[in-house]
Amino acid sequence: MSVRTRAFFLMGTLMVVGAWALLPARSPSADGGPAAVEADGCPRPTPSPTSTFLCLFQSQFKLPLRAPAIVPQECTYLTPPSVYNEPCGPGWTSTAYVGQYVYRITLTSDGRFSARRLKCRRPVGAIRTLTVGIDYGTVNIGQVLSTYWPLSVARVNGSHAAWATAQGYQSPLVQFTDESVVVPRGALPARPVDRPGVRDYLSQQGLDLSAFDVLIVLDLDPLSPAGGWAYLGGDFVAVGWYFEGGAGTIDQYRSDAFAATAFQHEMAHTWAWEHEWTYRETEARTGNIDLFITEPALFGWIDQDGDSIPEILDATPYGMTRLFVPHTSRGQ
Ligand SMILES: [Ca+2]
Ligand SMILES: [Zn+2]
Repeated sequence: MSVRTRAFFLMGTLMVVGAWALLPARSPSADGGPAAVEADGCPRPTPSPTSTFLCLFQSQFKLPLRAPAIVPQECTYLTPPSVYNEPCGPGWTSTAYVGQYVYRITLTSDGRFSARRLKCRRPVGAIRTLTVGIDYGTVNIGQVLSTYWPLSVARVNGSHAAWATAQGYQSPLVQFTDESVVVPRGALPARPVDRPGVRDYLSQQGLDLSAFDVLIVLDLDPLSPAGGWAYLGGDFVAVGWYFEGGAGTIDQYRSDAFAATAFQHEMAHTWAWEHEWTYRETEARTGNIDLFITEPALFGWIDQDGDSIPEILDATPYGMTRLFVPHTSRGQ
């Protein structure tokens, strides 16, 4: 098992859920415990779960979808965040990015489901990131940000571009434009590095944070190994030191690994990706958990309703006949 793979599993335990991200939806089920589909008046899934999902999207969210993204998985977890050694059974995950929310329903083949509406950033477009390297004086963070990191970001962008080309798209769906800054550890409050502390400091230094969509903090202290974490649906990503043998410098390989953590795993959490969206299955199927941290269809990156427009760009996504704005989105 590679260092990077271990790191991903470590990170899986450290996700922070922003309190504002989870809003109650209709009972039964949503955000609460799993429920049986019959309780919502929906049919049990046959070998094809489509009609069950269409019914659940309507009953849970009033979303008149006709073509949601549905991905099968061997291990279906109904109560995220879960631990992977929980019992699980076959089922499906379905998502729909509509406005500033992703609507997620998980369904087991024996007819139980959970539903969540999660406020999120949308996985599309030019995403402006500011990478903040915390300087502990023990690793070459300045050199990394001036030399290796830009190449790491370019490789991430190259992966998105190559995938888009393979799909026949004219341009990539996601590209990152990154700037970076080094911040001495001593300039920050003594508490663990966190969003308010970093933002306050940068603002005091005169940085216009409105120029960036997501802050990426490279909090790389070999004396205090950690994983990465992000606010679910939020605008803050942190990456800790996770290589064995603490000391040493960061080379291109390690820079690429930290970039994968930041721009693929943790960034996906800003899109409200939960680990339970076909994680292990995707890894096994594609051999690539860097770009495809989950199935591309679940990020809206693949057309579902036959108009050749990926749903994340589609003005009438998932087969809706008009852009449908649920009442719950008012005032956002
Ligand atoms: Ca479409
Ligand atoms: Zn995670």
